[in-house]
This record gives sequence, structure tokens and C-alpha cells, in this order.
Amino acid sequence: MSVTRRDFLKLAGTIGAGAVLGTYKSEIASVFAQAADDGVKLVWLQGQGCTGCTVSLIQGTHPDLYDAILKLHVDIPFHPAIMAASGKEAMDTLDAVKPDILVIEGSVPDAEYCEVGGRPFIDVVKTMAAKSGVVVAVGSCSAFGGIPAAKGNPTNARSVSEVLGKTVVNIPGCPPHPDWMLLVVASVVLGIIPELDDKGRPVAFFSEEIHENCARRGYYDRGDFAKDFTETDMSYEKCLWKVGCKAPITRADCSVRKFNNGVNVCMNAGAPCIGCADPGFPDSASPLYVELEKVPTFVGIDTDTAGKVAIGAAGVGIAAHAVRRGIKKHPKSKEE
Ligand code: FSX
Ligand code: SF4
Repeated sequence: MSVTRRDFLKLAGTIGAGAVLGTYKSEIASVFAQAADDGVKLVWLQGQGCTGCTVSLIQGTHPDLYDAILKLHVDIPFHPAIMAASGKEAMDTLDAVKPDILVIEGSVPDAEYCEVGGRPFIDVVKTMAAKSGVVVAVGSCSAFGGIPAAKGNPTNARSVSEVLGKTVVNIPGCPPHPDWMLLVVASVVLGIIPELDDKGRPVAFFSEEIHENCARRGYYDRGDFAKDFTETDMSYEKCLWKVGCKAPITRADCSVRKFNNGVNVCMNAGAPCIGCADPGFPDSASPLYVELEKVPTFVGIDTDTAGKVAIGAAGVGIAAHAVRRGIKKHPKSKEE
């Protein structure tokens, strides 16, 4: 079965790109082959980050990076971690290229804290964005500030959209799932700008809270909560809410997409979600292993989180107080 570009657009528009891409993993390769023969120029910049986003990218399987480059006809003249060139040769390449897609990994601090080829990273970001087609911010650092912008923020780390003063395609996650990065790039190459939410995230991947489709959701609904980390193994049949799971306020499709080639996801492995894809991460999720309602930022101090709860209350997702009421109502809940 092959999927034409027209089918792809039609399906993506009706049932969501995520569902299309998940269902037609192998067929998507045939769509890639229809991409322009000219080649698409993609430049990848790295600022304040840990390179985890790039490491995640190269674990991609649907498509893998090889397919993405060869079948999408993507030319990547500049990527600090994987290109062969270095020094002046690398910077000359950067100066010469006019990218169709500019991908930025890592947050953007004040000029003195981060340089690329001896130039302030913030200047390189602005210069390259001005001559690029689509700007994609990968990772929570680039999309929302992330760990470098955590409380205190001594380097004045900011997101790409803050620095550029405009909306970009944001793919959060620390790190993001490789599918999110590769499939967004695939869409852009095919001329499809993914539908974005009010925080610039592709709705195909970030429209529901992770909690909605968690394999432990039944234990949550029954009020069976792990009391500590001696009960987080899946065999205990407990929900991780009380050991700090942040999935009820974190939007992403991790529960169904899973990581490591679809093998597993944090909660199934006994680790509560730490909310790494949340716009307020890490402050909104800290302390990481403390029950959500005991996290100070969650009860209204943090304006971003407060806004998100309001969105949930409007019907898009779970509202904090609805979560709490749901637990309290249950006869087995220890909160009663
Ligand atoms: Fe940030 Fe990329 Fe977290 Fe790391 O560099 S999103 S720290 S996984 O990898 O930017
Ligand atoms: Fe799963 Fe966490 Fe929700 Fe419990 S609170 S059902 S572990 S996502």
C-alpha cells in the first residue's frame, strides 16, 4: 500500500498527523521519495543543552535518520555534533548556507555565556533565523527555556521564540521523542506546516495529557497508589501519582508512542513522569518525586501552570481540582 502526498495531507487533516504517521510507518517512506529532488537544506544549531536531543534523534526508527536524510533528500551542511567539518571550514559553511529549515537545540543565554565558532550564540541564532524558512525549536530548552532557564537562571537563558520575538515550531521534551523531530521535519519537507497549539507545539503529538493513556490509569481510577518507590514495579499494580507523577499536567503522546523503538515509557518502567515536556519544566515539576498537589508552583504561584490548569478546566484536559476530586471520591483513597 502506498500513500500519496494528497492522501497524506487528507488523512493528516482529518484524523491528525500523529495517527497517520503512526499507522503508516513503512508507507511514509514512499511519501518521502516524492519530496523535491533539489534537496532541502537543514541547519542544526546547538546552544545551552546537553546534546540529548541529538542523541534521541539518532535513535529514531520510523523513519531512522538514514531514511530521513536520503529519502527526504535532506542536506544537513551544519550540525555541530555530527558534521565532519570543524573550525573555519564549518563556520564558512554556515555563512554560505540559506537554510530551508533551521533547527535549534538548547536555550539561548546572554551573549557572554554561549558561543558558536567564537560568535555569541544569540547572534548566530538571529542571523540564521533571518535567512531561514521554517524555524524549529527542539527540546524543552529551546522551546521553553528548560533546565538552563530554571529558577535562578544566572545566564538569562531564554527560549528561541522569546529571543526571536515570534512563534516557531516548538517540540519540547528533555529529550523529545525522535518521531516528533523527524516527523515534523518530514511534514515541513512535504510542505505541511503542522497544526500548532497556543504554545507552538504540533497538536498531533501534544494535544492530550500523558496520563490519559497511561497503562496504570486503571489503578489511578481505582485509587490504588504506590506509597513509595518499593511499590513502583508494574507487578504491584499501583499508580505513581503519590510518588510525584507529573503526567496529569504534561501534554505529549509518550504513553502510546513509547520510547526506544516503542518498547517502553517512564511510568511502565516504574518511574513517575517528571513533566519534561511541560512548558514550565523543571520548575513546574519540582521537586520531581513529590505529589503534584504538594508542589508549590502547582497551586497558583506559577502563572504558566495556572494558565494551563485553566485550559484543562475549559475541557481540553484534566483540571487539577477534578483530579483531586476524582481521587477523593474513591472509597479506597487514603485521602478520605
Ligand atoms: Fe535540553 Fe538538548 Fe534536555 Fe538535553 O541539547 S531538552 S537539556 S535532553 O539535549 O536541549
Ligand atoms: Fe499513570 Fe501517572 Fe496517571 Fe498514575 S498519575 S495513571 S502513573 S500517568
